[in-house]
Amino acid sequence: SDIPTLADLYSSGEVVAGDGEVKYNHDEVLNKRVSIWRGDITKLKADMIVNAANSSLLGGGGVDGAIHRAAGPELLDECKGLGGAETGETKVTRGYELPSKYVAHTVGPIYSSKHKEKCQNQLQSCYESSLNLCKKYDGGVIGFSSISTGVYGYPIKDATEIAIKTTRKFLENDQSVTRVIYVVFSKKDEEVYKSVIPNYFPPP
Ligand code: AR6
Repeated sequence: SDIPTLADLYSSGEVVAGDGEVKYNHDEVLNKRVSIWRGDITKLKADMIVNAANSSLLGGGGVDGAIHRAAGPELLDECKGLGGAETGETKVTRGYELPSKYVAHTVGPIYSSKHKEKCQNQLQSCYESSLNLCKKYDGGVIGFSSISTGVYGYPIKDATEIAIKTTRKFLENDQSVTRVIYVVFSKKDEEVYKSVIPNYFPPP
């Protein structure tokens, strides 16, 4: 099959923080728990992947569209029963035809520089609520798409800071989430994540 298992990801060298060649962090526990992977999140085999949804939770374009196509129509059927979600809120479904067991559908903010602080709080809430739901659904490996940074227009650098900072805080107080994988789609986004991670997972 063309679906990469986690073992494949580690050995391919595409994981740049964590078990890959580049080590960013002197904190052994956290170091083994954070990775970047550039690829299609619908191919990732994790316990939970995080979808950048909209408040209807009924699908859309971007990563949301890709996840619904790959999961098959049963995903939409389950989503119809969720009753939508507020910005910053997250709801979980099964993964159906996806390699991952669960999908956390989180609603990121539509970015507005006039309401920067509100957007920051809402995006932080997306990451916090997703991580808490992963813990609730028995933890393991969670793969995040880069919430709000596509059509919702959140500046990638600012969004990445929030993603990593919120993860660091969560992992310090949790043992159930064994690995957080930031799934990036573009080379540029990968560079941003690589530059921000050492700020929160500092090298020795
Ligand atoms: N795997 C991983 N990342 C992806 C994939 C993929 N298959 N496809 C796109 N990305 P976006 P948003 C990246 O626009 O900004 C939808 O219509 C993409 O390059 O998907 O939160 C929803 O229904 C970008 O880095 O989400 C909402 O209406 C990131 O995923 C709205 O878009 C997020 O981009 C949500 O907008």
